[in-house]
Amino acid sequence: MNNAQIAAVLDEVADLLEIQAANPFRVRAYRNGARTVRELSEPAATILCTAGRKLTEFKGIGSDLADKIAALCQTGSMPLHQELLAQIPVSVLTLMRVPGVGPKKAAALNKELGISTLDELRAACQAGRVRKLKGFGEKTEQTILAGMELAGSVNQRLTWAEVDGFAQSLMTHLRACPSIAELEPAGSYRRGRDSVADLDLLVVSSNPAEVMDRLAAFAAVETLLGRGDTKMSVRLAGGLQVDLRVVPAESFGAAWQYFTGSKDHNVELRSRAKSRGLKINEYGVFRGDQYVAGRTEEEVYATLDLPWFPPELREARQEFAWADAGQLPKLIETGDMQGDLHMHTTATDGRASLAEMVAAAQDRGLKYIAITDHSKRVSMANGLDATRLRAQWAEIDRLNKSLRGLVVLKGVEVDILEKGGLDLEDDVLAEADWVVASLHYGQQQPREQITRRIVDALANPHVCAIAHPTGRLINRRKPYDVDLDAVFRAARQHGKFLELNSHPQRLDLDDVACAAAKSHGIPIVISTDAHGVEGLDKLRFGILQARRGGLTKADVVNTRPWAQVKKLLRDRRAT
Ligand code: DGT
Ligand code: CA
Ligand code: CA
Ligand code: ZN
Repeated sequence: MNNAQIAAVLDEVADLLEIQAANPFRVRAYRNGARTVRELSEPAATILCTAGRKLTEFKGIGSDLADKIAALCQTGSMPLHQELLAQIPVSVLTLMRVPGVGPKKAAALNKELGISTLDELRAACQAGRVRKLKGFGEKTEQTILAGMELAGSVNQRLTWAEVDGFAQSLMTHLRACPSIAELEPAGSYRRGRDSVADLDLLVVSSNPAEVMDRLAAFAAVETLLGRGDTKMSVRLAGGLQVDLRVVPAESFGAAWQYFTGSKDHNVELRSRAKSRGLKINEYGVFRGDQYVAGRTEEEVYATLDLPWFPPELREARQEFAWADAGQLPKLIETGDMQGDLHMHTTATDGRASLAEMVAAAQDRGLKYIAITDHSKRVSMANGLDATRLRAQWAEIDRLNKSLRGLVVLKGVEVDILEKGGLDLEDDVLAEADWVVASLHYGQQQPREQITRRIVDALANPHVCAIAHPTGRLINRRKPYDVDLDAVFRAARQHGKFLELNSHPQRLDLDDVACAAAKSHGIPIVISTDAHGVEGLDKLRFGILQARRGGLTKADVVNTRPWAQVKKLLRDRRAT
């Protein structure tokens, strides 16, 4: 079992316990455990098999939970989980995929109205029966109805990071087949889309049956959807569909290109082939019946006088125009990054202390980090007032004196208040090295009001960047209604930056907005928003989206040394 699968079971236990109105501390123990396992930088199964190591060395995993996880890894199931599932219809859990329906509401809907499916929930809302329940009301009913649309799509698409967890462990599992000559991922996963509907895998093998048997034996496989001579589809626990195709070696490049897509990119390619009297498909490039190319992707593109395109660019957006002009950008890479300018500590809602975050940043070779804990408005996260913030900054000053190779910046994530304005006074912000402003409250406000709040924040001389500028959470929450164009103009006018938040559920700005920001001449900051040590490893998710947005090293602020970032801020404000 991989970490994502273990975490999914723990989360489900927490959900089920919460539906049963169990002790909140018990619920939280499973939730914390799930989060810790999900964010481990190595497989829990590996740690369990390593002499001298225990899962209890990680925060949030006590000995009881560690035993349960060990049993889960060994047997593939957890007795408590099974017991709970026997008591509560599993479909009640699907109700909780609807934004606005938590465990308590799901339990009430099930108990009071006998609702256990999304269809029943929709019908009950439409009949006005839900609003009559205690604690619901007409507004909640509307929210639920609006959220149903999102919930429907939750079934179909997972975040890229979730699919990556499965993809890595599945490919490792498959590589044990001696007959495999090539094994590569294709589809939206390879293109790095922020969400992925199904995982496409390509294989060259002298023994396809062996590979398919091996796929069927993968622990997470739940359902066999179909199996033929060259194609097999399965569904994994958690819902992800995997399509495996076996192709001949001389067609591998053509098939890899074809099944990587996107469909629109392929449509353009086919039309270019046609205008040259060529035919292009998953088997190769052909002139009449004559095979011209197909072994590698480079070969396929070269027949059309095109360069090899990084998969992230293959969306039929600008890549062909760039290629025609000989100006395909050299996309940013993880190794280009020098600093991370958004992270939290135990002073607010982080799980690691300042010292632990600093040590972790050093381990990862970062040159600078900004500590950006929440401001006081975010009371749920124990946000900082001026006094506590200044105390943290004094600690950072002390820390910097003894640090070599890493600079810790005095930062803050200041909340943009519902009524407009910032959560901390200017004299406090003036003492910071780095200020990101973000909007956590009042996300339902009308477009003009939200836009004004953000534009005003950009005008504050101490604000350096806006964090997660649209507030979306993939599959959970739509972006708030904001006029991004106005935000770009304001950022440009005041010489400010915009964040690409790397959290796999955020990826905000998204790829398209990153490209738009670039066209407005706005530098992007790629940040992890880490709430724990492992969070620092999420940078790669942000990099993938930046690449999809066509960003180069130069377009991203924190590829520079800190001194140059500061200069860039100064220079841009001056113009
Ligand atoms: P998704 O929805 O996240 O799975 O996105 P994709 O892009 O992985 O879509 P998928 O799995 O349906 O197909 C994988 C690739 O195969 C797709 O990007 C392009 C190629 N492909 C599939 N069906 C067609 C088709 O009917 N025409 C063309 N030109 N290409 C196709
Ligand atoms: Ca796919
Ligand atoms: Ca597919
Ligand atoms: Zn944050």
